[in-house]
Amino acid sequence: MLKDQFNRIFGTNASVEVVSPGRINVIGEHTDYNEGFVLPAAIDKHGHVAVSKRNDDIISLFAVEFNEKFETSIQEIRPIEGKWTNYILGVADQLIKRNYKIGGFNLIVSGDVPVGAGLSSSAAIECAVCYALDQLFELKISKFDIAKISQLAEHTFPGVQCGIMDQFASVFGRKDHALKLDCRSLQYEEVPLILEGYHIVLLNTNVKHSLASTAYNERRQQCSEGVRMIRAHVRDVLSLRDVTVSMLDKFVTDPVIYKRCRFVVEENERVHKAVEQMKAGNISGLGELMFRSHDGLQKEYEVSCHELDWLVDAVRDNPIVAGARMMGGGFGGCTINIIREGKIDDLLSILSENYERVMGKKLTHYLAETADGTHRLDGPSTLS
Ligand code: GAF
Repeated sequence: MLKDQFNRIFGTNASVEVVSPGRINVIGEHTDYNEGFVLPAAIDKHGHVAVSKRNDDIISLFAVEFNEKFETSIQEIRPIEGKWTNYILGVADQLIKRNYKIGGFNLIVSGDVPVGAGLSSSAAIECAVCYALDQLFELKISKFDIAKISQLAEHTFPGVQCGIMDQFASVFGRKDHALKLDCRSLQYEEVPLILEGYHIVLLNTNVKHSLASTAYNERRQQCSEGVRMIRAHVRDVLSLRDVTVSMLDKFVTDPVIYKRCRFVVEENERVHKAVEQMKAGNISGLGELMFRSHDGLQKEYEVSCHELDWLVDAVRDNPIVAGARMMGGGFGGCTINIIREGKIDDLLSILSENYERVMGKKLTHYLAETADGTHRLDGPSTLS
């Protein structure tokens, strides 16, 4: 269907059609840019693009959800604050800077990853664009580089200094699995995400994380500052990945920097423990770690918000909920909840009613189904 729309808009056939998924993150928040560990999984909501070559230097874009066309030339690519084009042109710009040979192209973009919900709609689009252009111009980019180019596109055009988690999960995701990713080495393990008798339910606060990018970049700086304080004494510490609580106790004197860093050090430990619990089939053990992750994000890292805290507190002592926490960058978006099958609808109707009454906003929910990573819809996927 996207191909039909493509045809109507550009008057020609699309040559390549690609989807790339959004993601959830079981645990391991704000650890990726500290070279730590994360545990995301790709979900069955996707960024979707179709492309064709042109005979000139024009990049012609159409966004289905905005019903808007945008044109520029390859020589004039630039970021435009707050505009959807950044997620596409940022990728094209990275390809050109890395000397990949691309010419003008037509591209249509769509997607069903809810925007601002902390499910990485931006990474899904970036990775879909990157792989579509790879296929269109036969660039032979590796999976790792698709993730890295897409991450750099996010840094340079939308201007969020994100880690690698979202793009990595989008490209490498595998159905029924979470990825335990070491964000330093980029080695990863596929961990079966089979929660016998439970479902992963996402509750969307419908608070858009508008403050997130500034606060996000500020958190990154605070972590770097903590590393700098420790490195003055322990030279082989390169990132918070290498830091222990006793190093923090000795060398980090600033109380705000201390609590930011302590959260990250403890969150890394929780990722290892969570994987152990998943492998042992101990869902309540996993859930307990998720609640602790939320507490740290709320009180130490301070990236939560009233609505997220309210949602986590509303299920905390409910025996059918194994665990819950805010997910993603923070300041809005979704909580991730592990809820026992059979009673989910009852719980959701009570929560929705109360949330709407207290917050004056709608609560939306999604049952998260895992999915495979970036792939072509219209031919052989050659991504390796
Ligand atoms: C956002 C970023 F894009 C990720 O890299 C990650 O840091 C996450 O926030 C927090 O864990 O999704």
